[in-house]
Amino acid sequence: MVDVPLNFPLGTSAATVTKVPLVLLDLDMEEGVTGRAYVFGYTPAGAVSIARTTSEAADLAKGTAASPLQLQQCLGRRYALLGVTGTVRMALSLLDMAVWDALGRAAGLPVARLLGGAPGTLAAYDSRGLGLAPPAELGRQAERLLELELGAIKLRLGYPTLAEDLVAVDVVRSLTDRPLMVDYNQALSLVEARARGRALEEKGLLWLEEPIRHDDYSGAAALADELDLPIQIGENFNGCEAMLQAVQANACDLAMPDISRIGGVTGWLQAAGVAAAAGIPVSTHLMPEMSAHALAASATSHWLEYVDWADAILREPLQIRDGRAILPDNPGFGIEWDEKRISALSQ
Ligand code: SMN
Ligand code: MG
Repeated sequence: MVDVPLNFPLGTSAATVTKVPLVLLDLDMEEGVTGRAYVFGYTPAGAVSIARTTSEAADLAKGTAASPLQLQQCLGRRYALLGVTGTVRMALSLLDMAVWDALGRAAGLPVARLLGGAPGTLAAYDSRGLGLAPPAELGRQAERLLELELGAIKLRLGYPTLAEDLVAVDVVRSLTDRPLMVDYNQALSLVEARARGRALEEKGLLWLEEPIRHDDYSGAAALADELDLPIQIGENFNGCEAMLQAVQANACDLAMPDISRIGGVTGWLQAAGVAAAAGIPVSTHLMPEMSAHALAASATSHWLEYVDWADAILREPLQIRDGRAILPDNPGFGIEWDEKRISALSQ
């Protein structure tokens, strides 16, 4: 576990994030290959819980074949009584990703290629900063962010009033023509979301993310029906079953499963199949280094959410060029730990 300080602290309507607890996994295979992956643990205790469950699950999997699908099924059954949700789901997702990384390394192929995707670049948006802040500070944050030219930028909303939300959008708009998306992190009631969503429609945004409680699919369906502004949800989908329920409820125009809550690469593929059948564009949530490979193998690939959180612990951070993320051509996910930085951060 490492606690990584953020270059761009992030004020959301739910919490202010200044450092991020990451759980890093090295999964040693008997053949000598090591699979690597990491997840964001949200809180220090969340990270401890993920790490302990990951170790336990890896012990349970010891001696079995490196088949992500079989592991998903066996471990899913093994943890069914505790509940495959929250940190348990994140631990199993982490293990799944490390197995995919090991398979890629063993085959000498990037995970995206193993999954049927092509190497290349992905549309990426900047999610490093632009949290809730007074207008002047928001303007300063935006100026710093704009130095890295990504294809779009996400702004967190959920100020006490609609007027303040609109000012925040205008501040960023005055500094750039790049497309913007906004994220409420579940802050609003349905009534408030209707009012704010209508007012935001004039701003020409790419999407309105998680305006209301994440699991209120009937509320989200009402908003998706009433607003022209596309509704984006998905970072809290617990497995591909939640993705299907949201689609069946017409709860979203766009979906952004989180690779660590949807069930790793394996769960992502299952959710991406639902999205492909429903014709819903899919974007990723955080952890761009692993998510990029899954997105490259998705039929309805939309946007990669770019954050630089893991740059502090990686020897070769994810590269951005001409506003797009470059999928590394190295075997696996293409990530190697910077062990020196990791031991400095672990102290
Ligand atoms: C988000 C989630 C968790 C931590 C920071 C920010 C946000 C996003 O919902 O979509 O990036
Ligand atoms: Mg979000």
